[in-house]
Amino acid sequence: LYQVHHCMSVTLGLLSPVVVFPPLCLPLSVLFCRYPRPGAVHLQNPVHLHYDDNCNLYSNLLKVDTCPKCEEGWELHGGKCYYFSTTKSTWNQSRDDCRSKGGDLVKIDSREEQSFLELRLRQKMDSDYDKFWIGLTDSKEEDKWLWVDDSPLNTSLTFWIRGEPDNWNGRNGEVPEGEDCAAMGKKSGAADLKCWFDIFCKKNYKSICEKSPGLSLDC
Ligand SMILES: [Ca+2]
Ligand SMILES: [Ca+2]
Ligand SMILES: [Ca+2]
Repeated sequence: LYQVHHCMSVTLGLLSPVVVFPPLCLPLSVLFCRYPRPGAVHLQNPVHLHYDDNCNLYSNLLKVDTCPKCEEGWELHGGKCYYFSTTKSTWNQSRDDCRSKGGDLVKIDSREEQSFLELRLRQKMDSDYDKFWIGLTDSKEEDKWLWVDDSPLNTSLTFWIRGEPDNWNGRNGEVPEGEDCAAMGKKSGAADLKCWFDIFCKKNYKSICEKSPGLSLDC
């Protein structure tokens, strides 16, 4: 068995029996190689592949252990992959960079996820000014905060610094649109994990990308 990107010369004809893709399972990332390759398992027809309820992949001949795996440079945590950029750019550019890597700016779905990120940023930040973009913006409609998947911010799961978001528009009102993008991080550690703030989207910051892991047979 090989991961598909390691094994392009596969024959789908070999997989003619039913292959089930439960919607909650990750896409099938293993195929059978047509030609002998080191480490590959070669099975006779007919080969049946299916996922069980826990997204374990089975064939009729053996159970295939799979586990989530992140690409190099990404960190696996809580079933997701995270990428902490080392270059600084605007919120929009940072989002484009995450998407070009197959992810998006991070969406924080739980206190546990915020806790993980808050701790990692303490280690990653060069100084307390070295903040990171997250996937939260109110640029479409003022004070209506949306995550990058267009879901509204759950008001019972926010980690704003006290006094934020304040939509500051400059000392003399020179930025009329105000602050519409969210960033986070506190080098010395945030009280009660509260380290989000709104800031001008054109500011250059590092960023946190998130995406789902791939399946690996190398567990
Ligand atoms: Ca998330
Ligand atoms: Ca705003
Ligand atoms: Ca602010």
